[in-house]
Amino acid sequence: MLKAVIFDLDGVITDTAEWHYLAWRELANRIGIDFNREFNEELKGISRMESLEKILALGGKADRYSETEKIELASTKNDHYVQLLTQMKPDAIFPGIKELLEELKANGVLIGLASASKNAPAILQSLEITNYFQTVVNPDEVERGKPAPDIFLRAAEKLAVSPAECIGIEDATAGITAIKDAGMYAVGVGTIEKMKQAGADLVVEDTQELVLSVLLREFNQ
Ligand code: B16
Ligand code: MG
Repeated sequence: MLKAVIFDLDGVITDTAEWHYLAWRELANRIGIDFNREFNEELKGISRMESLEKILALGGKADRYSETEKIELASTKNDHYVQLLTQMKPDAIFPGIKELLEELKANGVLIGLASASKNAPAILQSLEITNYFQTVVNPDEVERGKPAPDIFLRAAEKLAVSPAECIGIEDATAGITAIKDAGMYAVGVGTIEKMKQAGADLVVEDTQELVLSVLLREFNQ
């Protein structure tokens, strides 16, 4: 029986990727690294420090900075990103998501958030949907980031449900791997080929297709 739906944030509930992109690009350019939208795709779903490592490796500068300097670089990017986030309003929520949250609440299905973002609580506040979530896992609570299943398992644990009673919804391939390895039903938001290849059980190309009756029908099959 379906007891909980655990959401990813960026790419499922709203699109923060563009703002991450703008903030990372400014930082990368400042230290002499070219950075484009295509490369930004590779940063989806992975943590802030891992994103920085990938950007430094892209520019051949992986060994150029000390750990303290790397923390400073990541913090500079985050300050810029947080400043961009102040523009976020409730209308930035993806189509159909608010309706799904309402349906889940009305049917007693628990709701959790498993985002790699430390800014997730602030984003939920800006979107005015904090109250729907019974749990928001802080990525610092778990040892390994996605594709490890830790954050989804922690969400299930906090909601006191078993993984087999959960649906996880993700837009990143690392996130789909995390959901499947957690033993949950995986719904992918994105292109069918990419999501199926990652192991998604169900794929929707648009968040508007995320309707409880459809999720229940597929989950119960
Ligand atoms: P922060 P998700 C992820 O969010 C983003 O996709 C990823 O690009 C970002 O690096 C990560 O959050 C960390 O974000 O710097 O705000 O802590 O898709 O897991 O909701
Ligand atoms: Mg995502």
